Amino acid sequence: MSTITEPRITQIGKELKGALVERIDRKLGDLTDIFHDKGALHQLPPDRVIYEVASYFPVQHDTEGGLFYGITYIHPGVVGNEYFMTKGHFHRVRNRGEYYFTMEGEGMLILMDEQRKTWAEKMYPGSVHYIPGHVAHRTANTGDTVLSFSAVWPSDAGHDYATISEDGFSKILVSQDGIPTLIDNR
Ligand code: M6P
Ligand code: ZN
Repeated sequence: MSTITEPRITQIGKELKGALVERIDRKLGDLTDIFHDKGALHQLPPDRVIYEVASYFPVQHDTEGGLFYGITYIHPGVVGNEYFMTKGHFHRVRNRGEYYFTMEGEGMLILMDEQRKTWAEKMYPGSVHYIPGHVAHRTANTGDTVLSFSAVWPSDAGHDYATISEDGFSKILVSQDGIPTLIDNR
């Protein structure tokens, strides 16, 4: 028997291919708690896809020592003046970190520590982002084209969405005269 095999997944450009790749999409109707302008939100169709994620989970969730890989594709657009963005999460196991690598488009990685201090890093093709443990993370598409980035995170990190769903980030990213700006979330 040959000991040389094909890889289990491949990435051609920004497309992840392989039988074990799992895909989900997040529609506006799944994201009603994250956008602040509820009036603008209800003007848009709830089945509008805001972002898609293709992931490879080579080990069981919660396995210590494993790594997961995923690509997120955020469509361009706004709800009111707030850019289309991901739900955002802390890791359930708080000290777990993550890497992001931008492939195409323009965006912002919004970060918040456990003291609720919020800041952001610009994302553009080639940008590499290290997200330390204990830091919540969300990505927003600030451009006119799809924002695609890959991510690597520990298989036992988990996602804590509830904390963000309840309290949000302390700042929101809005377009002010076309410029992405972080303003207080009140
Ligand atoms: C990246 C990773 C994933 C995450 C995805 C979408 O690919 O961080 O773990 O699921 O972005 O982000 P969210 O889960 O916050 O919607
Ligand atoms: Zn994460």
